[in-house]
Amino acid sequence: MITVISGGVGAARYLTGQLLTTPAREVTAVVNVADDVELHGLRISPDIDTVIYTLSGAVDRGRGWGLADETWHALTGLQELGLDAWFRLGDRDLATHMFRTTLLREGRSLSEVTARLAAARGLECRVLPVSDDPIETRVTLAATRSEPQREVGFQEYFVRLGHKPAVAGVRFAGIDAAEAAPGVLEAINDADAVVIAPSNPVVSIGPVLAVRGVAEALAARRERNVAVSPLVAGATLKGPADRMMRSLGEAPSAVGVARRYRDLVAKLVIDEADAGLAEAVAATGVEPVVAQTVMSSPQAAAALALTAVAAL
Ligand code: FO1
Repeated sequence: MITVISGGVGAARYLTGQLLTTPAREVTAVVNVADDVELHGLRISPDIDTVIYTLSGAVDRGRGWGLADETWHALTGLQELGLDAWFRLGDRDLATHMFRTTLLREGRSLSEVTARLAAARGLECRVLPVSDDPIETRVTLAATRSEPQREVGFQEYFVRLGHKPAVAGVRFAGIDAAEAAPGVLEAINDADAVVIAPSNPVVSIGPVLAVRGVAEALAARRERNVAVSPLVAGATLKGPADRMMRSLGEAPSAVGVARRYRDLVAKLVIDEADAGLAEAVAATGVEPVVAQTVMSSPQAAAALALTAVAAL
């Protein structure tokens, strides 16, 4: 049994590889929900949808999120009504959000809705939201010459502002009241291996680890946990993890990732390009495993999954 702590695009690619090497029924993804956003009256869970769309082969591969062969008529309609529709929701993707929102309003939990969405797309692995309770990443943007420091929602920072502004801080609103969703702590406790996927350590993995009981459950079985560094040669392939870590005073490298996860994992898979950092990673108390981590194809992701799990 393998449990993967998961954000969006990077984790979904890693999971594709895991499913090429492990029977689907033995794989559980525990997915971040703090990127979730309500727009146009609909509840959107980008990381859950990215995982489900990717694993079912429906994702738009170029973007890494949303559905392939989308049309955008509803979005155009909203813009024609004068709305600043900055978050791009495709027509078929909207059906997912309408389905989720309707069931949540009927009193179903996010876990139940997620299981139905995954089953509808033929997935046999388990996709669990880390929590059924609302958690919202809030990003404090550093003051600029023209604007004082201010706080925005994650998607406003990430999409509307193109994750360009400097970040002064991050918090997870609702985290104190959030409980792990049914099955999450069991999926961690009972796994033969837990893999922390190569997702943003601050805003994708951070909220998952902050849910009560999750970090404790991981720490209690540290020797059977491995992480994959999302940072290669001091940068992320996509997204702002490197800049975020730097502005929060952390090393934007595999060493910074090792420091974040040192109490939770015994091993960290780092890229061949970072072989020179192996000693500094080892000095944090986490054993480095040097491998090819760039998932340029499903086969490369499968090789990475094999390496990660075999490291334990
Ligand atoms: N990312 C963008 O960069 N621009 C978008 O307009 C956008 C829309 C979107 C709609 C549905 C969805 O599930 C994901 C979407 N994403 C978009 C991706 C998303 O913002 C990020 O991948 C994650 O939240 C970061 O993990």
